[in-house]
Amino acid sequence: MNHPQEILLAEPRGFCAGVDRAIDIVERALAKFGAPIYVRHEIVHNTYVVNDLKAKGAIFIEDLADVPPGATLIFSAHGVSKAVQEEARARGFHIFDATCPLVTKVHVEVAKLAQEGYEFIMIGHKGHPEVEGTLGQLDGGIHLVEDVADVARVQPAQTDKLAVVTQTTLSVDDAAEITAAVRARFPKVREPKQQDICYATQNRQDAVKLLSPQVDLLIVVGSPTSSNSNRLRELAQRMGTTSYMVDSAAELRAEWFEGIARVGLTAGASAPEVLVQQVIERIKALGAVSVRKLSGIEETLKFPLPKGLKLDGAAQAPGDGE
Ligand code: 0CG
Ligand code: SF4
Repeated sequence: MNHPQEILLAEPRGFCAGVDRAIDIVERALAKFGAPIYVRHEIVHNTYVVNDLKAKGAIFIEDLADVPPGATLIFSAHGVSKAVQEEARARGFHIFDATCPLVTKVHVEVAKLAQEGYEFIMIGHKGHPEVEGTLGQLDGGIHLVEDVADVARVQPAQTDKLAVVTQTTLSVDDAAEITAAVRARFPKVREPKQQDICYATQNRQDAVKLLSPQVDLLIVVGSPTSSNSNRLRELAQRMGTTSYMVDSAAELRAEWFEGIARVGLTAGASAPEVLVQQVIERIKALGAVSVRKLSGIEETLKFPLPKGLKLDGAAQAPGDGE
């Protein structure tokens, strides 16, 4: 057999509550205030989502100096440092914060423990905007470690009040290993009651763990900049399943499917379902005859929108609380 027979769909996959909310914030700001709406950094790390919002009048910038006075500015789902928050306020923009509430939770924890005199070890990927935002909650005192080797090198000023925090989209297994190394070196370290890795990251990785052994190939829909999407591809690969990440169906290559019977398919938390459906169509065109959805955790979490972005009266979407 030289073409795929069956597609197995991971569950859950794709959009999480924080991504849903962030995109909704941009769309509602466009509807309410009109274009252009400025967004600091890609609202979520997905090419399709960003291009779609650009077409609707969003302008994505990295530097606040590129935003004209009086403009409406939205912070991306990944969060921002205190310095960015303060600069935006000082420049007088009309600000909406699309930071995922689960990222804000980490920021709040850092601020609270810092008040109590804690220093931090943060597990995360250097240069990622969420990491920059979390590091930037304090003027100093957060030490970034990317791997176990970094844990051996880190030099906190004291070890009595040391707490560990993490990026929300890490490999659950890597984070556990690095946290264990932190604990071994600093036995008094304080760990979060509930891990900082978010439910969406955990659930999508769990689904890949279930799916990988059942397929010959795993396709992950996600953009190269998306941390959580990259982790899904990496996880399958570590489990011995060949895996590719694609930004769109156009990136699929026919030769990947030669001699493959079962293809697994999942999507990162920032990848829209429309892309998954396009990937399914393309794999069907290569010969797949059936699609089977695996069972998995049903996600029902929904985050409220910021005040000032509820649409008025009849235009209000069903389910809007306020
Ligand atoms: O996974 P990361 O943090 O890179 O972000 P992405 O935009 O891909 O997904 C969720 C969020 C925020
Ligand atoms: Fe929030 Fe997690 Fe989604 Fe990031 S991946 S936006 S932390 S729910």
